[in-house]
Amino acid sequence: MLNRRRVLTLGGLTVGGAAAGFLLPKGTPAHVQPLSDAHMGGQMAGMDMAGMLHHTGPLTPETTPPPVTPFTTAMPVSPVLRPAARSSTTDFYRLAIQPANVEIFPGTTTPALTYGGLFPGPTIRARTGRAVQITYTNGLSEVSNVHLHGGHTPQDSDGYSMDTFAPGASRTYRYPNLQQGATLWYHDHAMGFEADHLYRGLQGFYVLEDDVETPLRLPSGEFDVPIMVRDAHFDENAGWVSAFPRDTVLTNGKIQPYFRVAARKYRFRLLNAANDRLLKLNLNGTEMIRIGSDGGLLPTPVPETELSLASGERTDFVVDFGRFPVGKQLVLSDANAGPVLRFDVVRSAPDTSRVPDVLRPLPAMPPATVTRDITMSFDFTGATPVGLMNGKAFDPNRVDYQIKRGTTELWRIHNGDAAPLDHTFHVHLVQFRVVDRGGAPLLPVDAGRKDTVFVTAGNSVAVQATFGDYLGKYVFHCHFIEHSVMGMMGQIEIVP
Ligand SMILES: [Cu+2]
Repeated sequence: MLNRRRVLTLGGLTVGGAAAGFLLPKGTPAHVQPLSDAHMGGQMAGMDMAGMLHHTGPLTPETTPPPVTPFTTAMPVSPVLRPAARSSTTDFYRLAIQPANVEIFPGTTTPALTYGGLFPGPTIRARTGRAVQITYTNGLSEVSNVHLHGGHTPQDSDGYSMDTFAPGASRTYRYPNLQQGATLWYHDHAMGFEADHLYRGLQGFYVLEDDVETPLRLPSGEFDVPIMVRDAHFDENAGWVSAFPRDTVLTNGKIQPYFRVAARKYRFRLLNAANDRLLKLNLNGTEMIRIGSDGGLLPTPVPETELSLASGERTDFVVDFGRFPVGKQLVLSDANAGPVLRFDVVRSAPDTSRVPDVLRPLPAMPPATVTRDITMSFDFTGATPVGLMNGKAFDPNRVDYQIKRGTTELWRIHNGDAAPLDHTFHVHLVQFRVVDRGGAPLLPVDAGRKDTVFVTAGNSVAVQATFGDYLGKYVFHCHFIEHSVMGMMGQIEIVP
């Protein structure tokens, strides 16, 4: 079992070290006390919320998980959830939020929090213009809610942090799907519980498909594969340990799995679902052709040999395994964590798919009529660090910005912390465009429609968005979830 006293001791050192100028190496675990706000979930007390530092260096682990032989488990692809009913306009689903034992380590089980008993949750496949309605039943012993990350969603279906439902209760979310095709995901967002709930498994794909994509003839069907990459730390009994380092990488819920592919093109929908990690993935130097970002297809394909994405971000990319003979093996590796997935080319196959030179042009952006500056930072002056947006910890009773419906705004987002405290900024309701990165060239991952953007320590990013349609309160926050839970969150209110 986890040695609580040792974690606490190390945590004190880490917080002190961070406050004194981030002297401790990356990867040092921390124990951080919860904010004492009455609105925060009581479950936070006793949680090991690090996330203060990116953990890239080796550290003597508190616990040692069971050994796993690499590439001996097949990577599962989460099943597509079947509608309980269909009408002329809407697909109706039911999904239980429930504890379940899942097999992460071969031959043993891990008690997880799941959607429908699965980790990752079942994939919901929706079509632009056709509504989806999902009724969730909360089978946990704690409040829950569900946020559709990247969704353009009415306020009462957003999974707003304070809008939770009790154990035993049900809640129906309705998604109009009036946005272009994109790789979205759904996850818990219940105030104070979200870090723990995501960490223990409440996350799944929501793939929105679009008739506009059909004539492009991108790889589809069984050759369109969602891949969720995240990290965790486990004890010797394969139980979750929330302390850092989270040195075990899970790919669709398995440790270093293999995936058998045909010698042809595949479209992968890659999600970084880690609570707090920057992924830098390479495929033995093989070209990965980026075709999509958080909010859908890019204007043109972008060949890359490294895919970099922070927590919450998505990248759609195509790999042409037709360039390789049957028998070839390629390993997807993270620059810090090492191998995460092996592709085995096991058969030849016909391939009529393609990657056209033009994918989907981006519409012109209306000029911004409002400019705001938002600084993300930590306050280390107290006994425990507090996450801040513009110097203030999240207060559900405070609206940070009122925005008139339909307004286009430029947000200059600043990371007010010193290295290694990177942040990743996410706002609900809209897709934005990254328009500036402190005068430096934009990163490849900044292209296209975005809802989450990486902001490195001490640097700034400007994004532009039009706040259309829906009224009400939505949050913006750091998507390193532990930072958000510590207060690094604010809210907007869209008004008529
Ligand atoms: Cu952050």
